[in-house]
Amino acid sequence: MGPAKVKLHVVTNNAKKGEEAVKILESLGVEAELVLLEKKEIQSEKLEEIALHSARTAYLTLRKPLVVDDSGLFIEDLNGFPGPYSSYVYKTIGVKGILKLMEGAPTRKACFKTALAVIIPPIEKVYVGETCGTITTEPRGTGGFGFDPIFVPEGEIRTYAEMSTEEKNKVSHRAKAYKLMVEDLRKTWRGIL
Ligand code: ITT
Repeated sequence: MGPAKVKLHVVTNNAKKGEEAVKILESLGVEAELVLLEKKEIQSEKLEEIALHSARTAYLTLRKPLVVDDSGLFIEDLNGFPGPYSSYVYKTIGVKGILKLMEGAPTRKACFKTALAVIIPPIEKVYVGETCGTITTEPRGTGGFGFDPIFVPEGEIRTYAEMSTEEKNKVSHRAKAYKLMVEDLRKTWRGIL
């Protein structure tokens, strides 16, 4: 007999990010529920460490199977800034501030990265997904959230914000991390998801 199927709780402060994650999980056939929770975040240069710490903290409150993803935008011309500080930078200088910092930038290359921490006792693991592309010179589109209006993934001409959630989820950093997690857990713990 294998383990019982679990419902995964997607824990975040960001409703739009959470709804996107729930859609990704549902498209992979995983039962998911959004839990909006103020998370305590540590400062670290590693998204993986931040995500795992947030997941452990959330577990102490929730005591249910959960995932937490910590994501960041790493801009080549800015030596990887804002990276792990993306949330703070978004709240302070925002999309406009990033575009200003990038005036005259030579490559405009950037990568979005997601570190996804899952806790389903006794399982505790972190998966990483990355999508690279370019930063536009103007914000475009009304979909998505955060830095979506200024990021065009490789092979596309539209920004994430000009795509539907389903389209973003076909190519996004977050979707890649979730897919890796689901494949790995299903392989190791048959029947769990
Ligand atoms: P939680 O930590 O509560 O989950 P958050 O919005 O702070 O919510 P992150 O730390 O993962 O989430 O994100 C850091 C910043 O990067 C934040 O300002 C987001 O809006 C932005 N961001 C994350 N994922 C993104 C995505 O897929 N597209 C655009 N911006 C994104």
